[in-house]
Amino acid sequence: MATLPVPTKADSQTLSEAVKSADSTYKVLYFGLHGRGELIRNLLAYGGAKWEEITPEWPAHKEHTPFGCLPVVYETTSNGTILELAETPAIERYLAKKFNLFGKNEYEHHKVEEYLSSTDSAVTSFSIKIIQSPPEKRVEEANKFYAEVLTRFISVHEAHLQKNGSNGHYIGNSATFADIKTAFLIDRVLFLRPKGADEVPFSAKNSPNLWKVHETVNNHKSYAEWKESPKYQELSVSTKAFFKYD
Ligand SMILES: N[C@@H](CCC(=O)N[C@@H](CS)C(=O)NCC(=O)O)C(=O)O
Repeated sequence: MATLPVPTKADSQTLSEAVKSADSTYKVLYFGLHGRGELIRNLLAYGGAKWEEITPEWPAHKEHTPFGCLPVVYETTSNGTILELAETPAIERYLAKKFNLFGKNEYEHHKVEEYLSSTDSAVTSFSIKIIQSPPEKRVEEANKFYAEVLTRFISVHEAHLQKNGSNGHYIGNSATFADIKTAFLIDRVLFLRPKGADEVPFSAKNSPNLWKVHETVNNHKSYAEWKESPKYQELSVSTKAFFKYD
């Protein structure tokens, strides 16, 4: 079994100093799918970080991870300290903070959290009701999800985005994790639309402000490069195969 990076043992003061490192490199230990690794990789790409993938040997590596599950991210800071980061939402928030994607103050931070949480409910509902449904039930579930969950999501988020100036951002005039998570939701729903289901209600015409957020994130240089990369395409193919999508 290939050995995994060994986290540096040090007191929390030393480790919290190491966390301030701006030019860390990363290793992502996750299966060859988008899955729970997708937003983590998207954040790394958005932040312009360098990372490598470690292919898990499963279940051999299981006992060597903090919670017996993946993803796990290893950060090597500029002074060589290795930090082990586990649990998807915690890793995502850690990276978003590192890349200054939580607004400019505590109030903005809270607003980012509100929209993240709202988007997360839609992502969870999509995963449970559609991706994890047997293929023969997916069309019906998808149509229900579009009509019920997404209609409400679009109405609430469109109103907020319009109030914020229809500028492609949730908070003020800068990118935050809320923008990136919404772009991820839109991608996931479009990418995993079951054949034969209704049109996905996200579009330039039907949800112009959400579409603008999606475009603004997707036009970010290092993010766009990641999405065009062979690795991203490979993960897309294996994700569809894993979930038995045609
Ligand atoms: N609470 C964890 C759940 C992670 C999880 O369930 N990971 C799955 C893959 S998506 C896993 O490791 N499955 C293999 C196993 O549990 O042995 C998180 O949010 O990261």
